[in-house]
Amino acid sequence: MPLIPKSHPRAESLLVRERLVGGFERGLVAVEGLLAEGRGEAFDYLLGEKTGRPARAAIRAAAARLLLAEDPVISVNGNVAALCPGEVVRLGKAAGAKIEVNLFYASEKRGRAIARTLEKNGAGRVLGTDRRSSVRLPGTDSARRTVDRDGIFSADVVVVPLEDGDRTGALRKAGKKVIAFDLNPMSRTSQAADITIVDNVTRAMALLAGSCKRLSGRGAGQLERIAGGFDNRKNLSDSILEIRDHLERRARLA
Ligand code: PTJ
Repeated sequence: MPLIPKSHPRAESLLVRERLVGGFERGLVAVEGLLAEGRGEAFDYLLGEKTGRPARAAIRAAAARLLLAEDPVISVNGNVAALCPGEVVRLGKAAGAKIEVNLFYASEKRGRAIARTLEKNGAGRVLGTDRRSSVRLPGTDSARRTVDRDGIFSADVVVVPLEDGDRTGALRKAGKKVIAFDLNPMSRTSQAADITIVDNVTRAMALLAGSCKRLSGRGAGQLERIAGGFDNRKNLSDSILEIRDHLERRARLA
């Protein structure tokens, strides 16, 4: 790994980038995943590289929705496995959710490497790598349509970090509640999900696990009020306004 001095003004962002490059070298991340991270970084920059108020509200609603779920599943791709595998496992434990590998650029070898990484980080059984239990999710043509019968296929709530809009729509058509993480509040995924967390998975995955822990003692009525009172359209607008406000502040400094 190249030496990134701690004093570098962009050290944190550069170290995250190195985590992804390391994941690529270990066979977890698709080459396209490196480009996807660049797109995310650009939006993160526009958002001020922090978890804003709309993201915090979405995280709380997502935690309530997960705790109300009967059979929640976290869908994991290459980027997520490289960026925050320990946090995914912690979220799985805090929310009582299964973990399933699901790839856009399908590769059995990469899928197995991702499952191993999650297991090394403390995951129990990781779904999505056994062909015998794969079934097809109707309504999407990408490789993401291949899902596990005991996982995403039968889930009532699915967490999809860095997803594509088509499958988010297909999951909703199949009657599932979808929680997305996406730094771009204008993406099709963001628009199609029930709850979109407009934040970097490197910050928000741990925050969601913590929120599940904090809300775990609450009754169903209270959780329903938190989840049901959340308006994704309004929250996405607030995230776009957050970008505008950040740009206005920067413009005044220029
Ligand atoms: O491992 P695979 O084969 O499943 O492929 C994964 C990628 C990410 C390559 C695939 O899902 C893909 O091509 O994704 P997209 O269509 O580029 O969408 C990624 C979305 O996630 C974009 O809207 C980005 O802004 C956003 N994004 C990128 N990095 C992050 C992010 N959102 C949150 N945190 C990030 N670190």
